[in-house]
Parts: sequence; structure tokens; C-alpha cells
Amino acid sequence: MTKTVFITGASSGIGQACAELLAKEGYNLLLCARRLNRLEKLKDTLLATYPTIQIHIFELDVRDAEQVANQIDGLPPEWKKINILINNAGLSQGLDPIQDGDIGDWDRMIDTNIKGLLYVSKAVIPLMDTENGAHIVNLGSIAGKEVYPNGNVYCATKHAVDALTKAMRIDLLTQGIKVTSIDPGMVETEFSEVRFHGDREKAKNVYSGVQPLTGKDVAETILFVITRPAHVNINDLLIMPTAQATGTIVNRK
Ligand code: NDP
Ligand code: 8X3
Repeated sequence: MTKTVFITGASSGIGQACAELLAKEGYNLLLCARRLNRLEKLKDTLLATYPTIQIHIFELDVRDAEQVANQIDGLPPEWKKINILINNAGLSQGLDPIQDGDIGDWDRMIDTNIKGLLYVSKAVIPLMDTENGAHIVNLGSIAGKEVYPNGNVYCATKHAVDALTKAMRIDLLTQGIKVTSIDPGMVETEFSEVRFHGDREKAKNVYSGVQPLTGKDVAETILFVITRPAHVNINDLLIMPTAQATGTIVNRK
């Protein structure tokens, strides 16, 4: 049976890498993000390479509760059986001491990383194909395991993801839905560019002298997690670059 994976935030970085790898592995893909043009290109490329899979894309801002409910409720019937939900859409905005933090940045992080994940999960859980294997994978972070200087609100949102992953595992236990948290350290994506509001130079410095993880590294880990036997669940997986010991201790050459 071909399984269907729903990936939020598939227009870039880890989400896009998951789409690429899971297409190669033969999964059907339900992809969303705000930048629909990127998803269109990704869909065309993937279908040209893997013509036997199905891909459905749609524009979604996970911060908008009504839009999330309507878009997911309005999916074509053949897309209303979902095996795997990858709650990946997320972002960091700013890296300032809490006393200098920007309230707009805080709201965007809380609305996307916590509320967006909740809205999508609430809409998708009733559509999960529990008879053939259902699994929710939440993108946490090393920032959900520790707090680093100026990480304040981003770290708080990822600690919330950690708590919600644990809560989902308890609440969904009797439905047989697996729940996993994948917690990466530094991954070179558009993450830092978004964190620094488009400042590419500042973003590049984050990865200078160090080999960070790639989106593909994380996607391969997610593939491992979602292909364990039915009786095995990986609860929580922290994945770091070899050169990174903690959120802030990095061996730069
Ligand atoms: P990217 O910026 O490359 O990708 C983020 C993705 O999230 C994009 O596809 C973006 O799509 C989507 N997204 C952001 N806001 C929204 C929204 N409101 N509605 C829908 N989609 C949204 O970053 P990463 O790939 O690195 O980040 C993916 C996840 O991994 C995040 O949850 C992040 O916190 C987490 N993470 C990242 C790490 C890193 O070092 N890079 C480390 C640990 C965790 P669009 O803009 O088109 O909507
Ligand atoms: C992203 C990793 O260390 O920048 O979640 O917070 S970090």
C-alpha cells in the first residue's frame, strides 16, 4: 500500500528535503506552504523524476486557524487518508536579549511554531489512517532541549513543541498513532536568513568554519523513524552536526 505523507513547510529546507527523499521512496505527498510557486516547481520536478507517485500541493499559512481548517476539510476525498504528518513549518525571528525583543517577532514565532502546529494537527488527526499505520513527526530543535543566550522566545516555542509531542503521545496512545520529535542542531537552510530578517551575510556567518547538517541529513533521519516496524516508536531523536556539542558550543575551524 502506498502511504501518504503530509509535510507542512515543504517550500524550503528540511520540508523540501523530506519531500524529495520521500518521493524517491515512493510515498504520495501532500505539500503545503505559503509560497505556492515554489511548491509548483517542486511538484513538477518530482513528478518528472518519479512519475508513479501522486502529489497534491496547496497554499497554507499555518497561523490562520480558519484557513487551516477549511483547506484541510476541503481536500479532495482521495487525499483524506493520511499516514504520516510531518509538522515542519516553523521559523525563528530575531536573536536579541528578551528586554530588546520585538513583539512582532515573538508573535510570529509563537503563532507559527506552537499555534500553527496545533491547528494543523487538530485538522489532520481525524484523517489519519490508523488501520495502516499513522505517525506524527514534529520538528523540535536543540532549542527545545536547552536555552541559549538570546534564544528566549524561539527556545520557548521549541520547548512547547517538546511538551506537545509528549502530550500527543499520551492522548493519541489508544488510537495507535505514533508520535515522534526530531530535534536537530544547526541545519543550513533558509532558517538563519529568516531569523535575521533577510540579512544573508549575517546568516552565512552562523555556518562559517563548521559543517552543519543539511536538510537531507534530517530527512534521512525522518525516513528511518517512519519506517520502523509497527510495534516500534522512536519518541525523540536529537541530531547534531559532529562539530556542535550544545546549542552554542561549536568547534569552528
Ligand atoms: P526554512 O526557513 O528553510 O524552511 C521553513 C519552512 O517553513 C518553509 O517551507 C516555510 O514556507 C515554512 N513556513 C514558515 N512559516 C510558515 C507559515 N506561517 N505557514 C506555512 N508554512 C510556513 O527552515 P528549516 O527548513 O530549517 O526549518 C524547518 C523546521 O525545522 C522549523 O520548524 C525549524 O524551527 C526547525 N529546525 C531548524 C533547524 C535549523 O538549524 N535550520 C534546527 C532545528 C529545528 P513558506 O515561507 O513558503 O510559508
Ligand atoms: C534551530 C537550531 O540552534 O539555531 O532550531 O536554535 S538553533
